[in-house]
Amino acid sequence: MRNTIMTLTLLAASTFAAPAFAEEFEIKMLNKGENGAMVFEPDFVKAMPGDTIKFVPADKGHNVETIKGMLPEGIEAVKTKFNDEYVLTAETEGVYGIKCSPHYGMGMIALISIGEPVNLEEAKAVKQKGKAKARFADAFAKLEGAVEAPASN
Ligand SMILES: [Cu+2]
Repeated sequence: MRNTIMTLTLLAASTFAAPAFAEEFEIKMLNKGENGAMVFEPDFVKAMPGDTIKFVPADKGHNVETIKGMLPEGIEAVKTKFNDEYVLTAETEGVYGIKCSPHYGMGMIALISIGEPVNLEEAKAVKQKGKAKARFADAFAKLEGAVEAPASN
């Protein structure tokens, strides 16, 4: 009896220890979200190497495509099929620009920052079109706010 209780306690401890090392973020693909029609929600995620970012096709008709010029060096472009879930395992530091292929012009974009945003200037220099322009401006402002915020706590 005593052994059984011991084992259960150890199992519980290891289960709860995992999230401290790797966080899992979830981004929903939506026809309508808090910021309007056709969105990734949230559209900005600040993660650390080792974290995972899961793109969930909550609504149909969306996909995940990396944007040219908005990837850290050495990272291969991605373009998923419609309605597929996609998990980005954050290993390489930098910013990742994501769009939904058919709804990019409607502003369906997301910005992921992993660790140090080493390619920030290159990513910001990429010309954006339609509503994607304003939504990227917002996302970059969030990123720069997060980077420059003093760690006073
Ligand atoms: Cu879409």
